[in-house]
Amino acid sequence: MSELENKEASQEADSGAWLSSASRRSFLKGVAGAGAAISLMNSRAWADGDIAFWAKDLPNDKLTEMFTTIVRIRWHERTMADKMITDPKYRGYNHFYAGQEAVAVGVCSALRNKGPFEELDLVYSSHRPTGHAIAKGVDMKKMAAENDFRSTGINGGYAGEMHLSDKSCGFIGADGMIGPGHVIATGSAFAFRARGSKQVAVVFAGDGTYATPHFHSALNNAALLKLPFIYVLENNLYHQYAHYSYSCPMKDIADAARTYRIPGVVVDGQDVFQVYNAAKTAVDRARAGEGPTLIEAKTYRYYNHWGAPGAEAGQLGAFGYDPLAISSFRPEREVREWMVRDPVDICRNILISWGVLDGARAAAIEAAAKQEAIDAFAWADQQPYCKPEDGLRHVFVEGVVPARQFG
Ligand SMILES: Cc1ncc(C[n+]2csc(CCOP(=O)(O)OP(=O)(O)O)c2C)c(N)n1
Ligand SMILES: [Mg+2]
Repeated sequence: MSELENKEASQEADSGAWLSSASRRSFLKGVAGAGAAISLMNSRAWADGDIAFWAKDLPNDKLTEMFTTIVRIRWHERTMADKMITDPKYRGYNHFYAGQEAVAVGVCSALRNKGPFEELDLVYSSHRPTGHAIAKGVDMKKMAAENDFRSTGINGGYAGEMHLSDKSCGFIGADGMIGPGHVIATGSAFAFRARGSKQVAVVFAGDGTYATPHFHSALNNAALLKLPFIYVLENNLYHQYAHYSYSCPMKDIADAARTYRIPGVVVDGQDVFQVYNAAKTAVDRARAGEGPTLIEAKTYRYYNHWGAPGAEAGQLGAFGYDPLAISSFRPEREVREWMVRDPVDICRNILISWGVLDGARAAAIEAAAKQEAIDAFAWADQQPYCKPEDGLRHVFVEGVVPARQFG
């Protein structure tokens, strides 16, 4: 079977899986059939060379760094989940990203993450920010302290998970509100264009955002103004406890890009190199002044929507019942099926097949990542908490503010 036939066969299989999920809403079946046809067209676009295979040309140290970042995120998530389960004194919380690591790493590897602020590409993240933050360059120790509201955390312990930000690497931040950040990100992209800088604004969002006005407003304005903007939609099938077929009439949300006459690309979000290829193409297009791109990464989260219900210490993922959900919202078999196509394994296997890593080196990188996460949480545990009396600091400007004139 050729690469193209392989892709088409697997896309057909995927379409079948989607149809069976959608059977709970039978009226969507006809739409799903159209979705499957569109999906095949997408695979042809790949074969036509719409997406160059950039990743193959990356130097070995960059490829190794991508694997390292994937396992650093993975062990951050696993260590934190274990801590939430085993340490009753721990106050931190998280929307876990494990399972989706290849999306954050594939995208951020195509961005400028170091240098003066005026040259950095900016990432606007979501309520599920830890993977995006690590991939963009946020310090893991300071983030662990922040998540537990320690005063030496990256935002002084005021932000926690939901308002985490780090200007030094262009991580503009997590956002607990679903939607508004997309529109603010297009505002940054507009500023880049107005200033003539070559920066790019990226927003990470979930499948749940399709049904918000912000998704459409951001893409419409970015398309009309040809802004250097990339919308990375991580389709992990569920928003909280509802399958995305309940709020979106299409199999591929990327098809929405057609409405705005911009590229809409579907990628395998478990394969970091596919994600990188799509991101690099989108970044080049944005820097060249050609406008925005919508990238839909098909992916899956291994833990439940929030926290670690259903998870067991030392075990990756959550299989149990989530008491916050009205009913068990996803079958255990589905979780296990997705875990077979694990982003860590896929990245490691590709790099071994390209001769970039061998098994022993990959294992050593992973052991170091695990140790880094353990050390980060142990350090955070020793840090002082914020004081309640400091609660209003950083909210209002203190003292006299000199008048400023703009323009
Ligand atoms: C404006 C707004 N409405 C509702 C919520 C509650 N909420 C938090 S996460 C979430 C679902 C998000 O799903 P998705 O976009 O698919 O992201 P995922 O959690 O799957 O990463 C909702 C509805 C919110 N945070 N903000
Ligand atoms: Mg989702």
